[in-house]
This record gives sequence, structure tokens and C-alpha cells, in this order.
Amino acid sequence: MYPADTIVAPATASGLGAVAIVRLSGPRAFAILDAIFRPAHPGEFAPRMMRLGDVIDPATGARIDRALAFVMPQPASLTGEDVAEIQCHGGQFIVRRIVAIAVAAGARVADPGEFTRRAFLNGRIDLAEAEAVADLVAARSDSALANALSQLTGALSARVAEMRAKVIAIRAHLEVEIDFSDEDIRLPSRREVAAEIERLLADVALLHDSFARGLLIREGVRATIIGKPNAGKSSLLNLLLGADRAIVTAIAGTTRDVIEDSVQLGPYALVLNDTAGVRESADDVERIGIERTLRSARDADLLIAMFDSSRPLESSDLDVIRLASNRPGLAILNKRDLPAAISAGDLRRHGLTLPILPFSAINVEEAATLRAELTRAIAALVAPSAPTTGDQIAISRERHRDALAMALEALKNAHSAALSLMPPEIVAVDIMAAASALGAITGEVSGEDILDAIFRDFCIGK
Ligand SMILES: Nc1nc2c(ncn2[C@@H]2O[C@H](COP(=O)(O)OP(=O)(O)OP(=O)(O)O)[C@@H](O)[C@H]2O)c(=O)[nH]1
Ligand SMILES: [Mg+2]
Repeated sequence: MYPADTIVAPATASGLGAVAIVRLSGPRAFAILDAIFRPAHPGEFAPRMMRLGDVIDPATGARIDRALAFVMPQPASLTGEDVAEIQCHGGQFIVRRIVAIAVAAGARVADPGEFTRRAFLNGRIDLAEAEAVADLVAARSDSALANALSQLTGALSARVAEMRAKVIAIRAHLEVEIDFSDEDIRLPSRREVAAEIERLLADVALLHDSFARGLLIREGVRATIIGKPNAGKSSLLNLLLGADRAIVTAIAGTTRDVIEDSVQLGPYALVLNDTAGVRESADDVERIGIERTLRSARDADLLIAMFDSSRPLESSDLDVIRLASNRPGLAILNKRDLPAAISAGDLRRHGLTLPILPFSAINVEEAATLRAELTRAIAALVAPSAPTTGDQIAISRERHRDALAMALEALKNAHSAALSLMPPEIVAVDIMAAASALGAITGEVSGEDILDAIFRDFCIGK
């Protein structure tokens, strides 16, 4: 266990704000609050009831701020310990002073993530829920928020617990076989056990495979705009951002470097990269730019391939078609306001497989169509691969993916052991390995090192 001392930290971000919160947790939280907070009105603190008063420095009696304070007694508190919070005015000097007098009164400044870690150690939340706290705070889109929130409120934990319960049930069947194999009772046949394991394998695999889309939801989808010089890539970026982010000129080769910015599309965060036009170039700067284009295109989750409909196809267009082959994305047949030199059919004939949107990047009114098409492309990428009956939760942490991979491995071993009529004890070993791999996700089994790694990513005060 951790040392039962009392910790203090600002719970709000540094910077100026109307209000800041200083939080105390531990056995001396209430005693320290009593020492540094003088209520304006007589009476006692009742749980979760705000009181007005003055924060004072007990050493000098000096008033530091007029503030509100409340207490949450253990065990039904944030951390499972006695918790006190002071809502003071949101100046950094005030916050630092209050933390300093709390320390002088016996508290210790909390380590990053220490409040959440204590909540975990006291059984207030499990490990997957604790991790979701960090994801929720870091969320940059509605989809990331929804996924983190459902994990925070236990959806992932419930799914994992359900799978673990099935593993334990299989283990119980094996126990029967171990204990009663000499007696004349009906035992579940090995085929039945193998079939049970198979169903479970499918469940675990589904959750394991949700990692790819969970990561896209959490981090945002990365899209790279590629096309020959002058196709209208930077115009498209600016249109999507609703701002003059990239330089647009009639000179081919205007953009030299990768320009990155983010935009919200429906519930998703899209990270857009505008790039240097793809072509053979003798210019050193442009060549380096084009190398960056290729790198960005390779790393992108989604490609936006742009073609200029007012000019005949060139070898650089064919390069773009090649870059886009077998990749998710959208093709834009731009400049449809000008007389057409090529059609969507021409692009198809040269092997383009992406959906094609005839477009004009200089027409603001077409932006809505583009947004809708891109949102559809992202949704296709982020949607669950198999239709699920339950919630559509997606894991987004490598730790969870690795634990599920271990569970899969163990279940596969158990499956083949069951079918090859190995002794039940041998099957049971693999089954229990699957159970503990699943348990690691919610923290049924976890070492200090794992906890250190998880809570290191938190900021102080969380
Ligand atoms: N008529 C018309 N002109 C367009 C359209 N889209 C872009 N342009 C013009 O085409 C020229 C090139 O546009 P950019 O957005 O700079 O093209 P780019 O692909 O970024 O070009 P590079 O950075 O050089 O690779 C500019 O003069 C734009 O105003 C369009 O839909 N219709
Ligand atoms: Mg450009």
C-alpha cells in the first residue's frame, strides 16, 4: 500500500481563471482544512456542503483569500479517503500560497495522478476507469469524449468482467472433469468445452481488434491531401478550415512544406496535412518538399487525392492514383467550374478506386458537401468491423490491446489442448492464464511498475 499521508495539489490548470480548486486527500485532510480555513459563519462542516470563509496562514494569521470549502468524508469520496476542497480565486499566486500553507500544516504535494491512483488503490475505480479519466481530459472530439466517458463509467470494465466470468465458468467445467473423472456422472464433453472457448475467442478478438479504430477516435484521423501542383490542395485546406491557413497562388509549386491543422467533422477530429504538389522537380527545396509529401501520405489514415479537371491527365496524376491505390480516402475532381479536360471515367480507367467527388474549391457553398463526404469516409474507417449487438466500445490503449492479445493466445492454446484431449489440468492452466490477462485490464492483478507507468501520464492534481 501507499504511505497514508495527506496530499495536496491544485486540481485546476495553471493560468488565470475565475476560480481555482485546491484539493486535499488523506487522514489529516480535515485537520489541515481546519487549520487554514476560517468559516465566515459558526457551525460544522457537513459532507459535501459548501461553506464560505477565509483562507488564512496559521503562522501569521494573515488572510490569503475569501473562498468556498467543502469536505467529502471517506469512504464515499473521490479517493476513498477524507477529501477537502477549497475553491479560491483563480490566480496562480493565490493557489501557490494555499498549497504552501497546506504543506506547512502537514500535507505533502501530490505526485502526478496520485489522487486517481489512491482512488484505484481504495477500490473506488478500477484501472481501466482510471485510464479513462486521462483519456476524457485529453479528448478533442465528441467521439473521443463519448468513448472515454463510456469507459470511465465502466462499459469496458463490464465487458471485460463478462468475458472473464465466462473464462471462469469454463474453468469450473474443467474442475468437474478433474474431480469426478472416475465417477459415473455426465461430464461436459470436450467438444462442448472447445465450442465454449471458441465463442469466447470471437468476443475477445472483437474487442482486441477495436484498437485500430479506438486509436483513431482518441487521436483523431490523419488525412493527407495529395495531388499535382496547382490542383487546388491548399484551397481545399483553407476551405475546410474556414481560414487562409496556406498560401494559394496560380504558381505551380507554391506549397513547399507540409502544413498541418485540425478541424472537427461531425463527431470526429480530423488532422489535415496539406502538401507540396507531386511532380518531378529539379529544385532542391521542392524535391525535399515532395519527399515530405510522400512520407505524410504513407503515414496518413486517409488520403484526399486531388485532380484538376481543367487539365489533361499527366504522369504526376498517375503517380497520385498509384499512391492512393488500396488506401481509404476520397478523390476530389477539382475546378469543375472550368471547362472539363478530364472526367471521373478517365480517372477510373487509370485505376483510381476511391470515391470521386466533382468539386470546386473556390466555391464556399460546396464546403458542406465536402464535409459530409469526408465525415462518411471517416465513419467508414472508425465504424466497428462487425455489427455488434451491444455497445460499440473501442479500446484505445496499448496496454489493453496487449492484455487482450495475451488472453487470445492463452484461449487458442486452451482450445487446441481441449480438442487434443489433453488432461483437464493442462487446459485449465491456459484458461487461468486467459483469466489473469483479462484481469490485468481492470487491475485485478497489477504490479507497482504497471501503476507507475499508468499514473506517470497524469498531471498533478488528477
Ligand atoms: N477555377 C478554379 N480555380 C481553382 C479551384 N481551386 C483552386 N483554384 C485555383 O488554382 C490555383 C492553385 O490553387 P492552390 O490551392 O494553391 O493549389 P495547390 O494544389 O495547393 O498547388 P501547389 O501548392 O502549388 O501544389 C489558385 O489560383 C487557386 O485559386 C477551383 O475549384 N476552380
Ligand atoms: Mg499548395
